[in-house]
Amino acid sequence: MEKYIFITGATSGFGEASARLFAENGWNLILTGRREERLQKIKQELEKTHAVSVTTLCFDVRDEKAVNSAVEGMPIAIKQNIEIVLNNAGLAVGRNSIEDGITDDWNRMVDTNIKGLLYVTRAVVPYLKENKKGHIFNLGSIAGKEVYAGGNVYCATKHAVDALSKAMRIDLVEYGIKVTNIAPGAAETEFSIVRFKGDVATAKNIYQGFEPLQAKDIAETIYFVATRPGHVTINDLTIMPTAQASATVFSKKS
Ligand code: NDP
Ligand code: 8X3
Repeated sequence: MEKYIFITGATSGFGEASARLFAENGWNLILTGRREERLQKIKQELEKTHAVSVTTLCFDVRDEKAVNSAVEGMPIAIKQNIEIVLNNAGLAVGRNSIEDGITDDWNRMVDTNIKGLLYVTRAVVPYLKENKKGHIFNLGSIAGKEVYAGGNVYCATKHAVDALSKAMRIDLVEYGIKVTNIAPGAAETEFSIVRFKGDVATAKNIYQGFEPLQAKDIAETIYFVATRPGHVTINDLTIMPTAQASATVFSKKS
C-alpha cells in the first residue's frame, strides 16, 4: 500500500498519536515539526515496528520558504501518493487579558495557527488535486467555536481555522477533496506547558479534578473520519471530555 499521510506537528500530542495510529494501520508517513531529534526517534521506532515508510521534514510552519522547499524537495513518488494532510501544528501562548497582550505571543499564534496552516495547505493541495481525491484535516478547537477570558487571540486563530475549513471545502469540492475541522476541548498534551511558557505546575493544574482527553482519543477520531467510504465526509467534529460542557463549564472534583 503506497498511501501517505502528511502530518504537521508530529513531534508531540495529537500529531504524534496520529502518526502512531496510522502507522499501526499500514499507512506511510510524512512527519513534520521543528524538533529533528524527536522526528528521527519516531521514524526509527515506527519503521521498525510497523514496516512502513516514514519521511521526516524538519521546518517551522511559519517560514513560508522552508515549507515550500521541504514539500518541493520530496520525491515525486511520495508527493503523488499523499492522501491525507493533517494540519495539526499549532499552539496557544499566554492567557493575558487583551490589554496586557504581548506582541510576540500574538505573532506566534497568528503566524503558526493561521499562516502556517495556509502555507502547508497551498504547498500540498496540488498533489491531492491531481489525484482528484484526498482529505484535509484542520485542527480547530472548542476555542474556535466559543471564546473565554484570556483566550482572545488564540480563540481568534481557531475561529479562523474554522472559517478556513469551510472555505477550503468550497474551493476544493470539485476535486473530490474532503475537508474536516476537528474541534477538541481540553486535552492533556504539551499544549498547556507551551501556553504557560514552561510552567509545568500551572499547566498540570489545568487538568486537575476531571479526566481530560488524551492525544489517542483525537487520533482515533481522525482515523475513524478518514476511513469512512469515499462518498461520505464528516465536515466538523467537536470532541469534549465528558466533564467539560463548554469552553468554560467543567464538572471538577476537588
Ligand atoms: P502539543 O504542544 O503537544 O503539539 C504541538 C505540535 O505542534 C508539536 O509537534 C510542535 O512541534 C508543533 N508546532 C508548534 N509550533 C510549530 C511551528 N512553528 N512549526 C512547526 N511545528 C510546530 O499540542 P497538541 O497536540 O495538543 O496540539 C495540536 C493542535 O491541536 C494545535 O493546533 C492545538 O491548538 C490544537 N488543540 C489542542 C487542544 C488541547 O487541549 N491540547 C484542544 C484543541 C485544539 P515542534 O515543537 O517540534 O515544532
Ligand atoms: C485548546 C483548548 O479550551 O484551552 O484549544 O482553548 S482550550
